[in-house]
Amino acid sequence: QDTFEGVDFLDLDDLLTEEQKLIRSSIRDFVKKEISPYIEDWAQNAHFPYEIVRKFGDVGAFGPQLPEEYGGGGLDYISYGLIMQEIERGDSGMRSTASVQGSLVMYPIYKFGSEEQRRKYLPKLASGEYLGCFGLTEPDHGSNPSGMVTNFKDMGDHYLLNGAKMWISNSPKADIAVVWAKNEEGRIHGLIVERGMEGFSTPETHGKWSLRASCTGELVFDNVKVPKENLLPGKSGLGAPMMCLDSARFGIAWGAIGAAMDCYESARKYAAERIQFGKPIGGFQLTQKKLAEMLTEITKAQLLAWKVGKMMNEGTARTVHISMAKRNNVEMALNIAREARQIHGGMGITGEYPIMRHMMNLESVITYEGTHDIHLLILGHEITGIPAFK
Ligand code: TGC
Ligand code: FAD
Repeated sequence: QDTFEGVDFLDLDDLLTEEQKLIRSSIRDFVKKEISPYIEDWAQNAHFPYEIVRKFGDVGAFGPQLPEEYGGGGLDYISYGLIMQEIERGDSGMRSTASVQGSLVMYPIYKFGSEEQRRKYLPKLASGEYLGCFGLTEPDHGSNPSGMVTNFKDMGDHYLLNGAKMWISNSPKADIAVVWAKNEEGRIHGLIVERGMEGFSTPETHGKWSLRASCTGELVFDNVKVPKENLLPGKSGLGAPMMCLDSARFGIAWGAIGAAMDCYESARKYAAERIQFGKPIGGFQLTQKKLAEMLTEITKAQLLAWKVGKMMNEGTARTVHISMAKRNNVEMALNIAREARQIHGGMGITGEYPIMRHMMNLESVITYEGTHDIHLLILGHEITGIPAFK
């Protein structure tokens, strides 16, 4: 029995298989039980609930799109998207933990790793025994990762890694980091760096007003000796991390719908209950306009995500399609969070309702995995053939 209580104005469930609906229900139930009752406290207290890592492993939230042979779920991309949607209905920071692990740590090890690396790391990452993080962004190279300065030298029997990464989700608690660094020829490679390696530290970033239940930090490499077998041999160049980002950005396009649904549902209920001037505020035209537009935008976003998901399954989705979905759906969710905040009046700023937390979270989501404007430029490049990045 599907217990989903989501927003489905156009009966888009019609587009989903029974298996996809079942997966959505099980994650929905998990989020209701393990995240929603506690998330406000975690966020208010800037607490990352480390025990959620094992629980995500148990429920199959890590690498659901990867083969079962390596601990993945063997599921299709629409199922993966639905899992991200349900988790982000709970909280974007929780979805960050899951999408980094699945798309940015497990995916590159699966796609570019040696068989030995796959067997060594993937089952532990899938079960939540290990937590991973992905180091691409640097203090001076965010939107422009190809300018990175983190580098490694071949020392004969090992590599020597130096540099620093910034704004890294999961880093303070991660057991391993997939780190992107340049070799002596300036070519980008992925390296697996393990906690405990001498010269490797992960200072936490404090004072965030956004994604407060997710832990974020730096990765600092001070002459870290990395064994040669920790280099990902399958692909080099910026294209390698970009392929990981395609998978994670796709998950965010779905995740944002979850946050938007939660805000819409809360606003719809509040509008029915809150009485001003002798009637529910939902009876005023201006409130109805807000709710009608929210429902329309969620429905359009659902169609966009579903179609890109179908293309992912068929192997025809390109970065530009994913950029359009990520960009549109995150902006949609942020606009809905802001409008929902208005509908809740003063109550909208409190932790009694999920709105303000979603709104602040989405300010990160619209920036990470390629900023809103970078995705616009990716689309602009596609339309005109002229790159406007530099
Ligand atoms: P450009 O010249 O376009 O490309 C360089 C090389 O990369 C190849 N490439 C791709 N290959 C496969 N898939 C893709 N999606 C690819 N995109 C690019 C490209 O073909 C080329 O290959 P080659 O062989 O010709 O050298 O690169 P550019 O330097 O001009 O940069 C383009 C730009 C700006 C679009 C790109 O750098 C970009 O997307 N910047 C945004 C950076 C970003 O998204 N960072 C995300 C960091 S991770 C993160 O935020 C995680 S948060 C997770 C969470 O908590 O949930
Ligand atoms: P900048 O690149 O300095 O951009 C600043 C502004 O300039 C933006 O508005 C941008 O759109 C604009 N801009 C930049 N270049 C151009 C241009 N060519 N044309 C027009 N406008 C431009 N990174 C990781 O590697 N791993 C992670 O796990 C990770 N997690 C994160 C978690 C959080 C909470 C946050 C906030 C970030 C995370 N990031 C992570 C980093 C994230 O990907 C970067 O913040 C993002 O790519 C933007 O880089 P920047 O912050 O350096 O901004």
